[in-house]
Amino acid sequence: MTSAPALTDGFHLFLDALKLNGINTIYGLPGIPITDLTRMAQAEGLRMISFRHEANAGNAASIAGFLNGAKGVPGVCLTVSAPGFLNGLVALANATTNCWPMILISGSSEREIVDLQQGDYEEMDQLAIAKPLCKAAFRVLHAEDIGVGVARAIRAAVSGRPGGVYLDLPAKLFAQTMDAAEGKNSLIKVVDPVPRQLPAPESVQRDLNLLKGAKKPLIILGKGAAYAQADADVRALVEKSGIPYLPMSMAKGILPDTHEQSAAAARSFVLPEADVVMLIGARLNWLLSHGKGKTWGGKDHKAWGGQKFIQVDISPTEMDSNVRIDAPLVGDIGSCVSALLAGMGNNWAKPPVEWTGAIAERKNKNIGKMAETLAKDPAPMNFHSALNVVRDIVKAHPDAMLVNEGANALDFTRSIVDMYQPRKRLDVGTWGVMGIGMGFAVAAAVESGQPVIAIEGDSAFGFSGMEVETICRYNLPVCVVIFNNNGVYRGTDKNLSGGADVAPTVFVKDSRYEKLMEAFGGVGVYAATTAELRRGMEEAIRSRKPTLINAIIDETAGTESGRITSLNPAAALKK
Ligand code: FYN
Ligand code: ADP
Repeated sequence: MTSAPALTDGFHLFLDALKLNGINTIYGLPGIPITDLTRMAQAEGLRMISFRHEANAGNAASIAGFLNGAKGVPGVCLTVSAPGFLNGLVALANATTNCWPMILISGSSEREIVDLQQGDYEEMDQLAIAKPLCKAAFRVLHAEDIGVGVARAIRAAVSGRPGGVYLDLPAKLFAQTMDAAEGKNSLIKVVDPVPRQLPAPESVQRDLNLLKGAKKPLIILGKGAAYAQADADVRALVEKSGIPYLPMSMAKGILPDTHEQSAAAARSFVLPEADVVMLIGARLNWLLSHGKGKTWGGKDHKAWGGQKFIQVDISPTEMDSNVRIDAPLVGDIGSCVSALLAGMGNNWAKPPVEWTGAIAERKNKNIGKMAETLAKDPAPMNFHSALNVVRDIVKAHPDAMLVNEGANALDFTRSIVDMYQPRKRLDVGTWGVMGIGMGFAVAAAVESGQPVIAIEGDSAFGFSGMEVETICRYNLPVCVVIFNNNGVYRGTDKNLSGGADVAPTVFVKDSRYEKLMEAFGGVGVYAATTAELRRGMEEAIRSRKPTLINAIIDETAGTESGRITSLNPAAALKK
């Protein structure tokens, strides 16, 4: 008697395909049709992190992609169909905008019914909807194609300019069976998922020639440089060239912010003054005022300031997107930077001291002014005094991950809290999106194993606050600090109609956010003084217990939209 051949099914083929490619963690939320998949994932040894809302699972996956993408591992988010898929889609679009590799995998309803629009449970043509919002989108209909589907999704996410990928898995796929040996054979371990892309030697030479002639050179490091994990070479390039550098927000820490070549504290001086600017993994988008206008010394808001630009980027079509790029260097940052280093030789002349000296003077003045402000300890706390505590704690724990969102809470943290290591600062990114906080905090803890400090505006926290339960459930070493000033931007706005409702930007006064964490067994701290805040944070880091500190900030302290007030349209008519 011959025994029946061993079978496998869609569920297991899919999980085996992930594991084969080094994907060991799934961020998601169970429900029809993927509930069993989440159980089996756990059974098969994957880490299944279940959230309370798909938006937060999606954000977690996207930042996992930022942290691991250069090693060929994208972040993975798993959701149910239609509404769950749509909830995850904001994060997928955000990941794509930020150039982070993430795969959103959603279960979907019966194709026959969806395509004839006959009204299935959670009916939606998810593939069509995802397509314009991500880098690539695929659907797998047959178990034997799962290997190819997962391989294509991984390659699309992590190769070239990284981005978001959608993978549609209809419910019927999971129960399909096939011969186990054939199934195993159908899986693909992706070879060289992040192939090096070497720059052309003549482009390297063009860059070096331009850089050599510069009197006032400047390097701008963007989050692409952090993403690439070419930390030692990027640092060597900055140090060997002697060129001052500006880190974009998530590039802080590639070199320690205390580095003598950092020009961060002289930002508004160096941008208009520089004559040659080398962008490494940074785009000339709104965060850099599109490379023109008054920020760059142009005479009006659209005028070119006269700088020459070198741009190092993996995407050739990024060049000239806003202003002329005189010396494009297309390739992966690791390869480009090492080619530049090799081409510089051993006698590279440092920039003129008139330039570096002028920056140092400006920078030291600003740092001195900042030190005076930080030394004050007013009651109630303001952003500066509270962040002075955070600054000390991060300095003492440079391994800790820092998550940051808000308006004022974001902008002040960026300029006050120095970072010492690469990829430790995770924030609102290219869109300036609110709601990333708890999703990022969960993934930062899971992926790094390090303590996480999340500095949250009280408004920003609200978008993902329920995930404090997730933080407690997985017992993650996350310390959430809410900068509570009673509202969006601040807590003092008035209802312009004089009616009984509070103004649209105002929250319940004196909210006790710390009790949210206590509700799930974590530690809640009410901190009205810097001493209480310091004690709370130190204890959170020491104990590694989920902690939420409600830091009471002067409700008059914030400004509208933080440092991007100018983006608010002003009324032309005064009523
Ligand atoms: C920076 N600065 C410092 C230091 N670091 N002073 C002293 N010490 C230190 N260490 C100075 C710096 O020179 C600037 O002053 C100022 O602090 C701010 O620096 P920053 O943050 O680098 O520069 P700026 O102008 O805010 O940068 C523009 C930006 C940034 C667009 C890149 O604002 C940004 O990333 N914004 C994101 C905003 C966002 O997404 N918000 C969420 C939505 S909120 P000066 O040189 O004097 O200018 C919805 O409402
Ligand atoms: P920031 O907001 O910090 O200025 P951006 O997100 O605007 O940074 O820019 C990141 C850039 O880095 C993108 O243009 C992207 O194509 C590029 N990039 C990402 N990863 C790599 C890589 N490994 N090599 C080269 N360029 C990269």
